[in-house]
Amino acid sequence: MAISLPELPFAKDALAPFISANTLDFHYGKHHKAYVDNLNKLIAGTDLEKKTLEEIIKITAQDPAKSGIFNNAAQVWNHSFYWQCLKKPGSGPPTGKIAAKINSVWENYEKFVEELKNAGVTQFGSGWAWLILDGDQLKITKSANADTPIAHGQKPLLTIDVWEHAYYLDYQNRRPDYLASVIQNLINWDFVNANLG
Ligand code: MN3
Repeated sequence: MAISLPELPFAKDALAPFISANTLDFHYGKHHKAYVDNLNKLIAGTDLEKKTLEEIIKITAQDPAKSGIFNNAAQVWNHSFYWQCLKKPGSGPPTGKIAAKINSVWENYEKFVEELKNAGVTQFGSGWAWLILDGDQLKITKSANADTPIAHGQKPLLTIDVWEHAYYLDYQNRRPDYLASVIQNLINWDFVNANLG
């Protein structure tokens, strides 16, 4: 049972001009696909071949000898999740259950946006900005490289990829502009609410 590359939940040009079709050609068509292909090569013929993606991540997370498998598996999961977090038109103030939760933790939506953006801007090098549930607690976090909340027993609600490959073609080195643009225009709050359960 090989791990497969999920379909993008939108057309390649659907997020333009905020994320271009050119970026998605490389980011989804090359980077995400490479993580899937690498993972399948690394688990071929091993016990992990019969496991789900989530199981592979949890089994390999604490094993330095399996870091190659963990990195590719977590990147497959993180990217599949990230695509679902994006939608156009999206964003605006959050709706549904998540809106009340955000307002109970952060004074208002603007404060929430500031902290989420700051998490992405201050992640040194490659990584991810997240909105998660840690137990009952709603938190904004960041992770380095492939690391993912599901390896730490946390529940991801929303992520933004801050690897350079996520934004360099559209924003060059301007990571803060990419983060501001995604947060302002592309957040799929329906997906975030569905994750909240
Ligand atoms: Mn990426």
